[in-house]
Amino acid sequence: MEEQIISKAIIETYFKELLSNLDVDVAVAGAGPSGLVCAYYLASAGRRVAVFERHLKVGGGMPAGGMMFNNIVVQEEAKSIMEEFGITLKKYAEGLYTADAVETMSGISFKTVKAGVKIFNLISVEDVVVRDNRITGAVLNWSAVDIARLHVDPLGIKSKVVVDATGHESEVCRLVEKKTGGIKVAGEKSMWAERGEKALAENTKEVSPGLFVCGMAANAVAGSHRMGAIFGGMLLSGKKVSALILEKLKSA
Ligand code: 48H
Repeated sequence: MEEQIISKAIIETYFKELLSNLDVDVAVAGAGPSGLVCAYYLASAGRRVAVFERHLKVGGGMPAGGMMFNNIVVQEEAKSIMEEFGITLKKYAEGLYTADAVETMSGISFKTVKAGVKIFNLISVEDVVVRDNRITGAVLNWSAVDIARLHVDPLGIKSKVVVDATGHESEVCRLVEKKTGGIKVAGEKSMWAERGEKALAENTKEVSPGLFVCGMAANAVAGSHRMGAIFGGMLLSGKKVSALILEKLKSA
């Protein structure tokens, strides 16, 4: 096997995938639990979805569990989503389960890719495309460019919808706030698990035409509480935002 064939195989197949994701239904920023679950349900419903993840690994904050004790807690309401991904749940108390964080993260990402989602890791969403006050695409750059602080111009893609699933930083919403003034990011409040989880469902929504927010980013935008290493809300938020987007795309 010649080395150049290995290189050609990687470069050709990667660029084919990149080219076929320049115009998608949904571009998701962030491959944490909420972004992946959202992408999975959208792709399962036949939508073309690309996920862009800043880091080398996927899963966001999930593999770290709580304070690096890598188990997570999931409540009854999210049990069926865990089952959908084939994750082993251990009952801990009435209505409360634990799961292995690494199994959960790898199970969710595996099925998401199998559902037809391309996850582009090492690529960050650094801006959005706006036309007539509507977000119509995402602006991408290699994360390494940002880390090295190099002056490298980005590339833009077209997407009917952009999802901010960037977690605590709510990065996409913050840049839309800065550039268009169309939304206000309140910033998350201190830890209160019950309230944070409850508020998340309500905060998961379209915040600006063409821009949806889910997961921790949704609570950060709305100014709701954080909740620690309970992940049911993140999964439910990812599923909910996929349903809202499917509805929106149906009527578009
Ligand atoms: C591309 C980006 C960009 C960008 C960031 O933090 P996440 O795991 O997000 P959620 O909302 O799915 O899950 C939150 C959960 O992990 C958590 O932190 C909880 C429950 N905290 C509670 C508490 O009290 O602390 O994942 C977000 C992902 C990460 O992988 C980032 O690298 C990535 O988004 N990301 N990707 N472009 N501009 N910004």
